[in-house]
Amino acid sequence: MTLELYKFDTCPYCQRVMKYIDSTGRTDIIYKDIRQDAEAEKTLISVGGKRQVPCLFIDGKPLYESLDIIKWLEEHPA
Ligand SMILES: N[C@@H](CCC(=O)N[C@@H](CS)C(=O)NCC(=O)O)C(=O)O
Repeated sequence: MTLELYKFDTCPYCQRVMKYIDSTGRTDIIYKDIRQDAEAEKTLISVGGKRQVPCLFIDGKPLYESLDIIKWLEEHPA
């Protein structure tokens, strides 16, 4: 399974998700910073439909909302 977290570092909702990920120690998530990677920003908008972060792509399928992302990660440990 491919997990990609679209984020930018000063976003508090992204920080909430990243803090959770760090607390679990899991290393299976690829980070895509939409402020540093223009391609990632384009992909987020074209696939996800909006420029909102955080967004977790699960095998290419977007999941928005920090609390929903954390819930999904809790239910799918590495
Ligand atoms: N309810 C959302 C809020 C996410 C949010 O507001 N993210 C901001 C950055 S901190 C954003 O992407 N704003 C742009 C937009 O909503 O189009 C969550 O918990 O993930």
